[in-house]
Amino acid sequence: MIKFYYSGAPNPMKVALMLEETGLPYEPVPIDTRKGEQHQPEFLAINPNAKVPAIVDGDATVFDSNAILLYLAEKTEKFLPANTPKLRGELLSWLMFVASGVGPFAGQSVHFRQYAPEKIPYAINRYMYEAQRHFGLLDARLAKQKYVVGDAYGIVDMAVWGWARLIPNALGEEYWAKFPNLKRLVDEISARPAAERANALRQKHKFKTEFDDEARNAMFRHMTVKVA
Ligand SMILES: N[C@@H](CCC(=O)N[C@@H](CS)C(=O)NCC(=O)O)C(=O)O
Repeated sequence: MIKFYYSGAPNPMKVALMLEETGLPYEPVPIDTRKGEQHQPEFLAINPNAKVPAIVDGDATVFDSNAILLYLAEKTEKFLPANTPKLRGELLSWLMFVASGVGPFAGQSVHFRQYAPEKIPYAINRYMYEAQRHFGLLDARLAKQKYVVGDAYGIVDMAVWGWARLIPNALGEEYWAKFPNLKRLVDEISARPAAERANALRQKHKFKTEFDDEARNAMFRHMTVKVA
């Protein structure tokens, strides 16, 4: 049985969606990052990067959400495009683009808009600009084709769903109007029974909601350690 270490944040939710889509049996293990559970030695042995999601599948341990999506897709031979060099190239490119561009820049946009103790216009503008540019690239692609890679719903769409549904938080509610094609994909995925089950999993465990000093110390360690 796969052990799935998760919280209700965007990266774990992509994996929850994929696990639900595949129907693989799994045991959800909540990691409450606002309580600092990601820093416990037992979890660090699974993901030394102290972040969720991670999975343990027999003797395989996988961390980083898009790596887990690819691992589960290869394991089940589901939600992958045909294995041609052309489509494999597109799959890897868009999967890595979401992992290295969409996620981190949208995440930093949320951080500087909502969590940073000072509102720094330069940082807010930089991350909003880049997050918006990345979502714009996806929107342009989705204007030409129904799914991001190939002609069927797959792991890149799931990876996009994890972050794009947070556009109101990352950029602002009004930004949906700029990305109608992306919104079409997000709405289509959100209506899938697997997405409903992934969202239900999020509600099942009572994760800490307060963003107090304990949460800040666990998640924003740079605030107490001066390196520059
Ligand atoms: N590149 C990683 C990023 C994982 C990540 O940033 N996870 C967040 C939740 S979305 C987390 O665990 N945050 C807790 C912390 O930073 O302490 C992935 O794609 O899985």
